[in-house]
Amino acid sequence: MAKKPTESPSSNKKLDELQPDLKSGAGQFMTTDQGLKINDDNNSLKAGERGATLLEDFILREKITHFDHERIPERIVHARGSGAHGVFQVYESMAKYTKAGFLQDPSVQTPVFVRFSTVAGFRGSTDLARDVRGFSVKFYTEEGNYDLVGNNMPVFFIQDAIKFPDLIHAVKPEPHNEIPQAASAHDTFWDFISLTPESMHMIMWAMSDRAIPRSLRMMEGFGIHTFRFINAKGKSCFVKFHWKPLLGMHSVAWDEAQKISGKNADFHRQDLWEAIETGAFPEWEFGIQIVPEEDEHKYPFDLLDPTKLIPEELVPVMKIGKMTLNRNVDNFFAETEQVAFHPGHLVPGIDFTNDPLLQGRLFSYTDTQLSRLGSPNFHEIPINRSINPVHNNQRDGHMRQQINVGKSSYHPNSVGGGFPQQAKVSEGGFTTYEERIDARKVRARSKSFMDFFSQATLFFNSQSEPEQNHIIDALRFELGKVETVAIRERMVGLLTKINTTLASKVAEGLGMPVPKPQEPLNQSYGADANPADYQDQPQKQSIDKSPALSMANSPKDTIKTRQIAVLAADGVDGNPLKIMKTALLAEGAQCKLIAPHGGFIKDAKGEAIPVDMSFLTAASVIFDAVYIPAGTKGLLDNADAIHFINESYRHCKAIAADDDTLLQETYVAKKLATPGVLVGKIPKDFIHAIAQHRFWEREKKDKVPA
Ligand code: HDE
Repeated sequence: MAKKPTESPSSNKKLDELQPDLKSGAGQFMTTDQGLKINDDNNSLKAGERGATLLEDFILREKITHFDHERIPERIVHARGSGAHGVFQVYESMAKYTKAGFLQDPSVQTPVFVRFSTVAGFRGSTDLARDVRGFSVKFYTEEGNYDLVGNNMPVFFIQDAIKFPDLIHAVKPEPHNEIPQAASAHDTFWDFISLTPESMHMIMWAMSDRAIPRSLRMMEGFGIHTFRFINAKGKSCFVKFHWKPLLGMHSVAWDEAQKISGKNADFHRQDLWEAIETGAFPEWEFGIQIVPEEDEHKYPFDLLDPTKLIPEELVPVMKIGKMTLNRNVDNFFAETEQVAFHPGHLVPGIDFTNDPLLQGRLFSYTDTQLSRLGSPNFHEIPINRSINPVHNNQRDGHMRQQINVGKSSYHPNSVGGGFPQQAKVSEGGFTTYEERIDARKVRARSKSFMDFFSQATLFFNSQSEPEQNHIIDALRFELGKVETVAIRERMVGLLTKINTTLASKVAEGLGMPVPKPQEPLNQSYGADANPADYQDQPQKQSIDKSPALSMANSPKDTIKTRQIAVLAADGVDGNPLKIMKTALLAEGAQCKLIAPHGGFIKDAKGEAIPVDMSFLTAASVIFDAVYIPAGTKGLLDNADAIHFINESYRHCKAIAADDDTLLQETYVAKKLATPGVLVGKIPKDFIHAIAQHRFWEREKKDKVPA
């Protein structure tokens, strides 16, 4: 149900600005779009009770016409998304680096709107696709909107914007039959990738667990490109942007992801919605990596190359502020669907670099909004409006909302007193950083971009053993779905350049001979270019491993918002159940009681306990851990309960039971001494186990029938 404005858990300048646009029909008469009160919304106007319907029925026509036009084109990429409102606050003034107003005063809360998304799937596709996640933040600053339109991975597939349509055509469903939906596991994607060695670093990320997050609230965000900060003195430095989730970074297993897609395709969307509704507001710290101008060429990679990251061990991430999402949208279409992000929405103190991917993006986003939202007035849609008043000489166009008064709509003018007037820098006027450019016009790529594998290797080598296994399994899965043998061979050939064990294990899974290390078939150059200029040029990285790249090193000290399944039936022992539940709730977790049927069950003393879900509507894959209180005789011959426990074990989750009666019926009976399996232990041990998220070491040893 849409929230009434008065029920808002929070208020900020943007939410206040949206207030006049919120509409509720509560207590009101129904009207036409022209305000005419409607007397009968159930019957069309007919010639006699049995028809025919009359063309004159303007009420019917208005209603159906509006309905016919309810859909707008979905985003060409990032179509599937979920959004929320929140606030951002800087910890201390960043004046040393930037004059951006919203990064100066720790007492100022800047309203934000955030949209998370998958990239490849259509608007109605599953949340749990193996994919990159979009992480777009619109800061409604006093100096205008600043959009940080990032992803949950710090690098990208390609180095030049001109390849983006090719990349997206390759990953989207194949054009002849529109199969498969929201999946990169098909020929055209891997065909393109296997001919584009610059994508190898990003492929490592996309095949890693980062591509299947447990929650949108448990993933990092990155601006990817190197940007510039400029301070009040006009001094510039390079900057990379990071978002670090306070709940840590966690993922699901691939088998689990696929099953969640069937059990609850809205898993991430619902998780975000419910966390905010229940007041467990998602939080991220905002981090920056600063590189002084004079260090531009200090690294074994080019800062302008979006397929490279700056290891945190070389340039630490300075945490400079916090973002909290504290309010769900009132209307998905009006807000999440109509929000329009653009990396070119800037404020003074922040500027671009010449990263050729970023430069192309700066064209694309306004262009795409024109076809998606249908008019150059998309900035007037409430969610897109700046809280700083907008005045200029742009006029008219479809769906213009503003009524510009006065005679002048041009500059310079005298009839309007010369207004709106330009602002000096001292008055907040934006000026572009005056970077010196002294160059020939060329269609080419810098030689400094030609290291295709070093950081892919760095990423793979920095992963824990289970994470490496997941990458291997992901590649076996994806390439296993590729039908063209030559594509698989090219891909495994490229993997040999990253890590030979990786390549040979993937080859083994595909039943292919292990190829000898091969030179990549790079085709990313013009017809008259010299191929030698586009060959791989490995650069020695300053480190062999970057612990910051492994999710295994993510903080594991909280069970806040974790979903715990409690399996029970009539006759359950109510006492330990109560103690465990109280302890879990006190730590911020959520418990759901799952029983053979809905309604209520009776505990051993005959007291009624409400059931949250039946085994029919629940599934182990939508929970983080499972607890089995004593008194489970009623579940001993329940196949769903046994499957639930086996599957939880297979997905490496914490399992706690007051006694092992029910466990004896499951695969776990053989595994009672395994880490994360707790029988008769106090809640404290279970809480610690849930905080570990997963016991991945189980994976390779077990053949769980689930
Ligand atoms: Fe985007 N991208 N992109 N992209 N992108 C869009 O704009 C584009 C790229 C990203 O929640 C589109 O409004 C080009 C990198 C996010 O509404 C479009 C290139 C990164 C979102 C577009 C890139 C992103 C988009 C489609 C290569 C991470 C969702 C709908 C040069 C830094 C925004 C829209 C939202 C959306 C173009 C590459 C992030 C077509 C041409 C790299 C998070 O304009």
